[in-house]
Amino acid sequence: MPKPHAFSIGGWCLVSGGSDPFGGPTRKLGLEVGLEGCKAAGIDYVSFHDRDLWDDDAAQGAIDKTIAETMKLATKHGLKVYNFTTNLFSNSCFRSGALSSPFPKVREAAIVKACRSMDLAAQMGAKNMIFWGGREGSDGAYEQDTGLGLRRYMEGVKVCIDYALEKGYDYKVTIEPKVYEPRLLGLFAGTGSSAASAIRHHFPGPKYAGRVLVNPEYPQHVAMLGLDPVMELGQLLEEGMLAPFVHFGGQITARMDCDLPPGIGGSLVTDLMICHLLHSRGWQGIVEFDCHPIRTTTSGAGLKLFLKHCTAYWRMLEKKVEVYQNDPIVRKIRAALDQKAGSELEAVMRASQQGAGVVGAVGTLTRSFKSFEAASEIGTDVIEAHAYRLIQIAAGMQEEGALLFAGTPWA
Ligand code: GLT
Ligand code: MN
Repeated sequence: MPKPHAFSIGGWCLVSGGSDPFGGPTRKLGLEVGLEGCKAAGIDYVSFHDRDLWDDDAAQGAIDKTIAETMKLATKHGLKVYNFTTNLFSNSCFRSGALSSPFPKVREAAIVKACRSMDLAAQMGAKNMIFWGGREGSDGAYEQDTGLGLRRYMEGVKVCIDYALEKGYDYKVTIEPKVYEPRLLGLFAGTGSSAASAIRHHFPGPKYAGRVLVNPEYPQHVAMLGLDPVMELGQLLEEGMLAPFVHFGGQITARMDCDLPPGIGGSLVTDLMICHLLHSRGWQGIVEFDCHPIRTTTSGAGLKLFLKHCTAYWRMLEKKVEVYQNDPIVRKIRAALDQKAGSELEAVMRASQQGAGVVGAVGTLTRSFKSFEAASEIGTDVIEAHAYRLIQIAAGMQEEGALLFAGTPWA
C-alpha cells in the first residue's frame, strides 16, 4: 500500500468567490467556513499570500493583529500554515512585471514586498516560500531582452533567499511555473523544465543546493498548454528538482488556468500516473490543492463537499496506484517493459559513466550486433497493452477487463 500523502490547500481557494471575467462572485464565504471544512476532509495545512491577509500598504500593527487572528483561527481548526507566497501580481504597480520589471522602481517595490513576506511567513511558521511570477513576463510588446528579464527575475528571487538566510530562516524556496496568464505572451521560467534549468544556472554552489526547487501545478499549468504533466514530472523527480509539495486540481486542456476541482475536465489516466510516479519514486511530499468549486456552488455546504471531493479523489488515485502495483497483468506487462540490458550494452553504459573505454565497448557491441532487421523483430505490442490495462484500472474495470487479455502473453 503506498504511504498516503498529506494534504494542504491555498487559503485563497477557500475564499474564492467563483468570479470570472464576465461576472462577480456567486458566493461570499468567510475563511472560517473553509477552515472548518478542511479538518473534516483530512486537510492538515493551509497556505496564504500576504495580500489574502492584509493590504499591501498595511501598517505593521495591523499586520501583526491579522497574523494573530489568522493563527488563532487556523489552530482552532487544527491546521498549520504550510506555504507562504508574496502576491507580486495584483497591485497595479506590478503591471509591467515585479522582480523582473524593466523599471527599477518596480523592482525595488517587489523586493521590499517579497522580503517583508520572508519575515511575516516566519511568524506564521511557514515551511516554504512560493514564487509564482504572475506578472514576470510580457503581454507581447517584447519590452525587454527576454534573457535579461529571466535573469532579473532569478536575481530578485536570489536577493529574497539571501535575505532569508541572513535572517536565519530555513525555507525551501520554490518557483511555480506557468506558461502564460495573466501575461498574454508568456511568463519567465514558464515550464517545469525551464524553471529547473534557470534555477541550476542562477543558483550554483552548495549554498543553494536543494533549497531552490520547482513546485508545479498539475494538471492546470501544464495541460493549459496542451502538454502532459507526467512527462515533466519525471524530469523533476529524476533531477531532484521537485519541491516537497505539488499543487493539484483540475483543468480542461488548452484553456486558461481553470483551477477546477480535481478530475473535472482532465484525464483520469494522467492523474493516476501523476500519483503513481510520485509514489513509485518514493516522494513523500504534500499535495496542496490549488483549485476551487465552480461558480454554481454558492453555499458553505457546497464548499465543504468540494473539500471532501479533493481529498477523496487523491485517496482514490492512491487506491488505484495500489491496484496497478499489485495487478498480475500489469506485472507481466512491466516485466516485458523493464527488461534487463545485455552485457555488451551494460559495458557501453558503464564506460560512458566512467568516461573511458567507450570506443572499445561500442566496438564490441557493434561486432555482436546482428542487423537492424533483427532489431525490428522484437515485440512491442506490450506498449499498447499497457495503455489498455491502465484505462481499465483508472475506470475500476480491472476484473471484467482481464478478459481482454485472454490469449495474450500477459493474461
Ligand atoms: C495564483 C496562481 C496559483 C499560485 C498562487 C501562488 S497565486 O492563484 O494561479 O497557481 O499557486 O502564488
Ligand atoms: Mn498554484
